[in-house]
Amino acid sequence: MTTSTSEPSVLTPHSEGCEPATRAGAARPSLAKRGAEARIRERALELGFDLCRFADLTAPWPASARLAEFIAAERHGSMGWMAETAERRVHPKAMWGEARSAVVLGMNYGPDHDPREAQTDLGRGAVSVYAQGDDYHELIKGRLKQLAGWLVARFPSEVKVFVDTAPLMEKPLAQRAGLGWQGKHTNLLSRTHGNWLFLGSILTTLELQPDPPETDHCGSCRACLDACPTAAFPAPYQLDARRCLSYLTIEHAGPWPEEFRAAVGNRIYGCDDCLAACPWNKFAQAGRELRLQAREALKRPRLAELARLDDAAFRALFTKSPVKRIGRDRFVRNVLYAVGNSGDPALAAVAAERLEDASEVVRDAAGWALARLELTREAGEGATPPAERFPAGARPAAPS
Ligand code: B12
Ligand code: SF4
Ligand code: SF4
Repeated sequence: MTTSTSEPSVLTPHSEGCEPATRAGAARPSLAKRGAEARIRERALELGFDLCRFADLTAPWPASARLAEFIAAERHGSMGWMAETAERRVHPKAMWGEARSAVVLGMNYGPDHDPREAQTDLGRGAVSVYAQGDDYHELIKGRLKQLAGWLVARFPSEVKVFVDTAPLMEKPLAQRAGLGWQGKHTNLLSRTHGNWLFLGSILTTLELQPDPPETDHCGSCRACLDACPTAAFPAPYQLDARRCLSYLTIEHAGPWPEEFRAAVGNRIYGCDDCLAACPWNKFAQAGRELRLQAREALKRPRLAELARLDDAAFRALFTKSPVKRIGRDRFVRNVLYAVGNSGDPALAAVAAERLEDASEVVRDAAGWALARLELTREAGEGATPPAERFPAGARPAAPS
C-alpha cells in the first residue's frame, strides 16, 4: 500500500528462448497443449512466489461498483489518487484494453510470532510486519519482471507487471484467480496461507486457462472486525480508510483528529491487528524470503531514539525500507503520538525537544504528547494512559 501512482512496467515480446512462437491472440488450445499455465506456475514458484493462478479479464465484476461507492462515500480520505485514477481502476481492461488474462501471484510474508506482542512495551514502537524488512514493492517488481521476461520469451505476447502502486484492484483480481477470498477485513486470505500475503500481477495479451475463483470462508467469524482498535469497519467487508491506523500512520500527511492519537498506542507504522486476529493464519507458515525478514533495528525500536531522527538519520535507518516513503516528518509525528501514549514521564524531555521542530505537524504532535504525559503523571505513579478504544459499532464522526 502506497501513495505512489507510478506506471506499470511493460515488457514487449522478444526472441529469447527456444520455444516455438505463440503470437498474442493465438487460439487457446495450442497453449493448453504445451501446458503454459503449469510451466508459468512452476517458474513463479522457482522465483520465490508462493501462489500463482490465472484469471480471465473479459468478464465484468462487482468490484467496480463497490469502488465507486467507496469513493462516493469519501472513505479514501486524503488518498486523492484513488479518485483521480478511478476510471482506470474500475476494471483491469479499463486500464489496458488489450489485456486478456492475468497471472496473479502471492508472496507469503508471515511472521514467526504474534505481532501484537510488540504492543506490550510502550517505550518502543510497533512497526507493521510488512514493513520490517526490505521494501516489498522493489522485491516483487523485480521478480515479476523476471517472470514476465521468461514468459514473453516462450509465449510471445505483451505483458505489464503490477504491484500495489498502479490503478489495478489487486484483491478482487486475486479472488477471481482463486488465490483466496476477500475476508471481512477486506484483505485477501487463503485457506493454505492465511492473510500474510503480498499480491502482484502480470497482465498479458495471452489467453490463459483461468482457475476457478475462490469462495468466501469467513462464515460467522468476526474476529477481525472486533479486533480493530478504531472501529474502521462500517460493515463486514467494508473499510472506512479514514479510521484505519494504517491509513493514518502511512498515507495521511497532516495532524490527526484527537480521538485517533490515543487509540494508536505505540503503532508507529501501519497496523496488523485485523490480520493477526484471523483464525485462518493457523495454516500460515513463516515467510521464506530473506529480504522480507525483520531487520533487528525495526523489531522493537526505542521511541526516544526515533523521535530524535533528523532527515539524514531517518534516510539512513530506512534505506530500502518501505517506511522511507512517508518521509521523516510524518514518521516522527507518529513516534510522538506513541511517546504521548507511553505513560513514561522520562520521555517528556524527548517530546519537549521537538516543540521547536521545523515541521508544524511534528511540533503539534510534540505538544500533544507532552500534554498527555502530564495527564498520566497527574493520575499517579504507575498509572497507564487511559485506554482509548472504539468498540465495534461505536463510531464517532470520521475525520476528513
Ligand atoms: C488503498 C490501499 C490501502 C488503504 C485502503 C485499504 C482498503 N481496504 O481498501 C489503506 C491505507 C487503509 C491500506 C491498508 C492496508 N493495506 Co493496502 N492497499 C491499498 C491499495 C493500493 C488499493 C486497495 C483498494 O482498491 N481499495 C479500495 C476498496 C474499494 O477496495 P477493496 O478493499 O478491495 O473493497 C472491496 C470490499 O469493500 C468489497 N465489498 C464492499 N462491500 C461489500 C459487501 C459484500 C457483501 C462483500 C462480499 C464485499 C464487499 O468489495 C470491494 C471491491 O472488491 C492496494 C493495492 C492495489 N492496487 O489493489 C493495497 C493492498 C490492498 N494493501 C495491502 C496491505 C498489505 C495493507 C495492510 C495490511 C498494511 C498494514 N499492515 O498496515 C493494511 C490493511 C488494512 C485493511 N484492513 O484493509 C495489500 C493486501 C494484500 C492482501 N493479502 O490482501 C495490497 C493488495 C498491496 C499488495 N500488492 O500486496 N491499503
Ligand atoms: S489495519 Fe488496524 S486500524 Fe486498520 S482496519 Fe485493520 S485493525 Fe483496524
Ligand atoms: S478474522 Fe474471521 S471474518 Fe475476518 S477475515 Fe479472518 S475468517 Fe474472515
